[in-house]
Parts: sequence; structure tokens; C-alpha cells
Amino acid sequence: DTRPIKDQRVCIIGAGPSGTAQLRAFEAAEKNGAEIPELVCFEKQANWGGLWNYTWRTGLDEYGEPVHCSMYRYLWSNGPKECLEFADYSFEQHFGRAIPSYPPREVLHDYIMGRAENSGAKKFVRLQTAVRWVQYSPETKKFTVTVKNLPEDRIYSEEFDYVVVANGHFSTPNMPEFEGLSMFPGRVLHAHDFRDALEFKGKDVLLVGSSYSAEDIGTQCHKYGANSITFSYRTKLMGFDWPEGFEEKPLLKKTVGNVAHFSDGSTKKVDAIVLCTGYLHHFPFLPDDLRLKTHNRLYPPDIYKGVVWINNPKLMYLGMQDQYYTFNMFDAQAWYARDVILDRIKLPDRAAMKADSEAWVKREEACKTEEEKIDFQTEYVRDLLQATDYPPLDVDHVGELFKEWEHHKEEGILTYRNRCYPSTLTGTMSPQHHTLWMDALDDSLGAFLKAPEAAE
Ligand code: FAD
Ligand code: NA7
Repeated sequence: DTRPIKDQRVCIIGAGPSGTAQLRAFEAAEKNGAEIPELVCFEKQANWGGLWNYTWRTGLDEYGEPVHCSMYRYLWSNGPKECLEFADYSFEQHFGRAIPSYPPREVLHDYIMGRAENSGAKKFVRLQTAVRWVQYSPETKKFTVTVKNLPEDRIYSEEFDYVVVANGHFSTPNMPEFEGLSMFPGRVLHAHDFRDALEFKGKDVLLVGSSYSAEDIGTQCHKYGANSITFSYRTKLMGFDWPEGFEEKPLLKKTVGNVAHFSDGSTKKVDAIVLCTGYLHHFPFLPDDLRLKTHNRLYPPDIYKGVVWINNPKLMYLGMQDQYYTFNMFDAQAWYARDVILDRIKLPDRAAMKADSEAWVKREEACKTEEEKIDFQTEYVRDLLQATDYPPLDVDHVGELFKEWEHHKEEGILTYRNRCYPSTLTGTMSPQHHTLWMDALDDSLGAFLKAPEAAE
């Protein structure tokens, strides 16, 4: 494109951590004197913040839109905050002091969106505006993006030179069927609709799935007084040294009344079933030729550097990987996408992009252990970082912390959140939290930040 960059338009879909990273990346370039394109970020929720905005709603929202939120009350970070720290905005800078390593949702939300609030980025965000359709014209070389202003009940379209898809992929539930569920006498829900563990106090809860959601919702229900927790795995058990009250079973075959039958022939009477069976990459606004098709994995195919849609490099995706790394990886991707748009990064031809992407996919498929997978994502983030001027991030140190975190989880699935790690930016060791995680029932920002002597 020969037009000056300031005459070009970029559409960003979603203002979660990834979409706001994109806004922040352009802001950083502008501060350094660069000309930037016109930015429009469409966000269907009433505020930016993505999954980190908690709502009691499930199903559809007040406008009939699918509720995006998959988070729940009493959710605490499931990894050390030192692994996700933005390289250009430390936790100490945000909170004015060092804080413990595993903060609850509200505290992380305050940090992530704090960086965005301190920038001028909000003016680019059109809230309560859902993207309905994206169409590319090879003649005009532009995208037509059709959106709905929800409160005004008004549909309109605008043209853009680039589209950055940042709508997240942990919101549309993967809902398998199991024989008997329609006659099950208790509640059956997906993790996406889980909101409050107290609902399951005194109950025998079955969680289908063996990944983060099962582990976290299960331990949380235990923390808030569930009678027993049963996990059912399809491929591999989690294998933690579970305390009394937990057990792992192979795959659920069927339910008969309130009795769950498992593939090893064993049974268990349960009161409620939570399907922790993961999420679908879901882009109802994209036609086939622009749409990423993948399951949840560390290197989805067809996107160069995990960002650029190979079949049409004016379309970019952020945050579509399975995630050890989160916020700083989204930053690395957003800085990369920005530099493609600013023409600072020259993309190779399609065949070379395809070959590069396929090589990464092969490398990912060869990873067997957790440690290899952590190393893989570390290499991926390193590769992105060397291409842009994103501030230095010590990914070797971050990778080491992820491995420590894995070991700490193995040592105690109910105690790992009491651990402390140093910031890779400032070197400061995080302080011990005033209350052990199992005893910390109040997850509010106020309770978390209270001085130890003032805490109950
Ligand atoms: P999202 O946060 O999903 O944001 C996408 C945004 O796009 C949303 O605001 C949504 O409203 C908007 N959007 C979607 N469709 C449209 C549309 N059609 N039009 C307009 N806007 C649209 N990560 C961690 O680092 N630590 C954790 O402890 C952690 N815990 C998690 C717990 C749960 C239960 C889940 C589900 C995820 C967790 N994550 C955690 C991972 C999480 O994916 C990332 O932290 C982060 O939220 C991803 O950011 P994102 O911007 O890519 O996507
Ligand atoms: P994940 O990590 O994608 O895991 C999905 C889980 O669901 C995984 O254990 C799958 O087992 C299981 N699954 C999927 N389909 C089925 C069926 N049909 N039957 C049984 N089990 C199934 O999703 P999570 O929700 O745990 O985590 C997503 C994010 O939320 C994560 O980033 C966290 O931070 C919070 P498999 O191993 O494939 O056999």
C-alpha cells in the first residue's frame, strides 16, 4: 500500500488483554514519533477487559448476545503473576509495592487494565458494539466490517485496510454429549457457566475433563465446602497427590439417575456435573477463507509467527494459542502485528510463511512433557521479541518460573498458591500473602491488598 500510514485504517476485534495490547503497541510507537494508522476497536461488552470482567450472567446478555465471561467468583491466578508481567509495566509500578505471586481475579484485572487506563487508548474503543461480519474484497483490497451497536439497535459497516482478530478462544464451550444426562436429576453445566462454588457446598460434584478448568473448579468447590470431588478424564489423569475427598476416574460413559458410570465399570452417586471439556475457537463473523480452524494447541496452523493469516496477511490473530504465557505473549504478538502494519517487518512470500509455520507445528507436535511444552512457548515468544522493540523480557527466567510452578503444583495442588517468586523485571521477591490460599475465602482486591496485621 502506497498511501501514507495515517490514512490507513485498522480494525481490532475485542478489547480484552490481546486487543488492548494492540492499542498499547500503537501508542508506544506514536510516543516514539511514529505515524500510526486510524484505530477502531470493537468490543461487545460494556467495558474493556475481556474474560477478566466478571458478570453473574450466563447464557445470553441483555441484548441476546452470548455472554463472554468464563470466569467465576473466587478465581485466583492459576500461575505466578511473575510469568505474565508486562515488560513495560511492572506490578510494583502499578501497586506502588510488591504484592504476592498469586493474586485473585480482581487484582489481576486492576493491573492489566491499569496499564490500558493509564494510556490514551480508550478513545479508540467502541463499546457495546458486536462484530457481525468481515468480508475482504480483492478488488479494493479492503475489509468491510459490519457491526451492531447494541444499545442503539443499529447495524452499520465500515471499511478497513487491516483486521486484527482478538476475540479470545475460551468463551464458546465445547459441549460433548453423554448418555443419560438429559434425565440427570441435578445440575449439569459447562465450566463457562460456572459462577459460584457455594452453590455446591455439601454436594458430591463430578467434573468431566482433566485440564485447568477441572483442576481449578474442583479445588475451588472443595475449598468452599463441597462434600466430594470426582474428576473424569478422557486421555490422561491429572495425577496430583489429591487430598482426601478427591478422586480421579476414567471417562464418564453414562449416567443412570444420579449415578455416574465410568469406563472402568466403577460408579459414583453425584449431585451435580460440571463439563470442564474446554472451548471452541469460534469466529461467527468470519467467512471460510479468513477463518482460523484449530483446536486448543500451542501452535495453531496457518498463521505465520502465530499471528499473520498466511492466506491474507492483512488479517491478523492475537492470543489464539493455548497459553502458558499470557499477557506478555499477547504484547509480543501485538508489537509484531503493529510492525507488520507499519511496514517495519517485511513478510516473506506465502510459501516461506507456510514452511515456517509448518516447521513450528512439527516442533510443537514433538513436545511430550510439560517442560518441553513450556520451552516451546518460551522459544516462540523469544522469536517474536527479537523482531520488535518491545522492552527486554527475560524469557529464560520466565520459563524457569513456569517449571518451578509445575513442580510446586505437584508438591501440593492446594498449597502451590502460597509460593513466592521474584519479578523478572525488578528482581524483587514477592512477599508471602497474609493468608494461606485455602483459608482466603474473600477474594476482593481490598482484602488482598490489606496489610498483614490488618487482615482477619
Ligand atoms: P478475551 O479475554 O477472551 O477477550 C476477548 C474480547 O473480545 C472480549 O472482551 C469479548 O467481549 C470480545 N469479543 C468477542 N467477540 C466479539 C465480537 N463479535 N465483537 C466484539 N467484541 C467481541 N490467564 C492468566 O494469565 N492467568 C489466569 O489465572 C487465567 N485464568 C483463566 C481462567 C479462566 C476460567 C479462563 C477461561 C481463562 C484464564 N486465563 C488466565 C486465560 C485468558 O485467556 C487470558 O488471560 C486473556 O483473558 C486472553 O485475552 P484475550 O484478549 O485474547 O481474550
Ligand atoms: P483445555 O485446557 O482446552 O482442556 C480441555 C479438557 O477437556 C481436556 O482435559 C480434554 O481432555 C477435555 N475434553 C474435551 N472434550 C472431551 C470429551 N468429549 N470428553 C471428555 N473430556 C473432554 O480447557 P480448560 O477449560 O481446562 O482450560 C482453558 C483455559 O481456562 C485455561 O487457559 C485456563 O487458564 C482456564 P483430553 O486431554 O483432550 O482428552
